[in-house]
Amino acid sequence: MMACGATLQLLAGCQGQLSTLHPAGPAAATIAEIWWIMLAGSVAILALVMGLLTAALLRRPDSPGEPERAGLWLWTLGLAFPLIVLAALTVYGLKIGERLLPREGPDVVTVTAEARQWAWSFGYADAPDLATEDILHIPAGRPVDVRITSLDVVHSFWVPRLAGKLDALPGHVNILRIEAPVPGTYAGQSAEFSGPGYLGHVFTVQAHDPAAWDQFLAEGAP
Ligand SMILES: [Cu+2]
Repeated sequence: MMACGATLQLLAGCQGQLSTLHPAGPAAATIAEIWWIMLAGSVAILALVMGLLTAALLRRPDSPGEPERAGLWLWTLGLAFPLIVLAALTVYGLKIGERLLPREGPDVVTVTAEARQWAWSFGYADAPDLATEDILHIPAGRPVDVRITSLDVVHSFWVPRLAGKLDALPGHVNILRIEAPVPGTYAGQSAEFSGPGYLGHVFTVQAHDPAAWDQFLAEGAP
């Protein structure tokens, strides 16, 4: 495993624990897919614009038919092209956004995440007496709804390899759907500047197989 700086994590080859391009769950995979599609689209449009710019710089000023062609350029690339691209992106974005919503289901597990300067407390709907600090236990292969809140200032719950980030707000509960298909450990980071200690405002998500999850609910963390 490679150690990654924040910038390096944007590169495809970097398999960082905090890399959104190294997804380990369905929500993170969806977000990575959007990222790659946006990158490919941006590169294609940049190439088109650079090509047109080059053509404009190379054209002869006295070439015939100039005014008619100018109108055609305006209506096609100036108006039709951005409208089509933006409409397609809107439809795609709505479809993808729908996939990320925390829908109800028989398999859904609910946990709570309470942020404060600078620690995280986690609770479990299936074992109300259980609480853990800075490590969130979840069952692998099941959708988990994290009910996120804060005791002091605004923090942000972010496990880049499992899902997008969601703010932890005092006096309010935000719900984020995460899922880890396979057992393992996933790094989490508060992604909101919340004071001088925020860099160390980290936590871990541990995904268990069914037997280990049942044991955790019965006996707590070993
Ligand atoms: Cu924080």
